[in-house]
Amino acid sequence: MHLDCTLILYVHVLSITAYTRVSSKFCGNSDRGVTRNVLTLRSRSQLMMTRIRVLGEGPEIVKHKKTCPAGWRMFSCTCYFLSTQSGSWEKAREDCRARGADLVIIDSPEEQTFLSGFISTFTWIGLSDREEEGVWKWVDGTPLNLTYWAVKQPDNGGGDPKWGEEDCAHLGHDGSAHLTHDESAHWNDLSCGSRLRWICEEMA
Ligand SMILES: [Ca+2]
Ligand SMILES: [Ca+2]
Ligand SMILES: [Ca+2]
Repeated sequence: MHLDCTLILYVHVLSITAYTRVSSKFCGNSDRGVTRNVLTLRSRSQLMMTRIRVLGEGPEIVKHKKTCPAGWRMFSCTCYFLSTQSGSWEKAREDCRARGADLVIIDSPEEQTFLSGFISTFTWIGLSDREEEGVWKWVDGTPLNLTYWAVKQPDNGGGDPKWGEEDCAHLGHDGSAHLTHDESAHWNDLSCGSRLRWICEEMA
C-alpha cells in the first residue's frame, strides 16, 4: 500500500514536471489553462503526499506496542505472572482465572526455557492427570505432546503412601548442582494439595 502510493506520487510528480516543460513551449491563451492544470496537479500531489505521510506514521492501533500489567512479565508477546504466595494447584488455578488468565500451558521449548529462568522454586503449571490417572492434560483440554518430565517422573507418588496420589505437575523438580538450569526446571507430578507457587499465562 505504502509502496504503491509512493510509486503513484513519483509518477504524478514526473507528469507535472513533463507538463510544465511542455506547457512552457506553448504561447497565448492556452497558457492560462495549462497553468490551471499544473496548479490542480500540484495540489493533488500535496494531498497525496499528506496521505503517504499519514500512512507512514501508521494508525495507532497497528503500531500499538503490547504491554503487560504491572507485576507481569512478557515473553514472546504473552504475559506471565509468578505468584508470591503458595497454595494448592486448585487455588493456584482459581487465582489465575480471577486474573483473566489460567495456569501456564507450556507449548514450546522456548517457553520452557523462559520459565526455567523465571522460577526460583517448585511452581505449579497447568498440567494434571486428575480426570484419568496417567492421562495428562493441559488446563485448556489439550493433550500433552511436548514434555519435560524429570528423570523417573511422573511416578504418581511411586506407590509410597507418604506422597499419596500425584496428579498435578510443577516445574523445578531438582536444583542439584549437577543439573543445568533447564534440567533443574523439569517437571514432576505431586499431590495437588501441596502448597507451591504458580505461574499464570494470559489467555490468547
Ligand atoms: Ca504457553
Ligand atoms: Ca497421577
Ligand atoms: Ca512425582
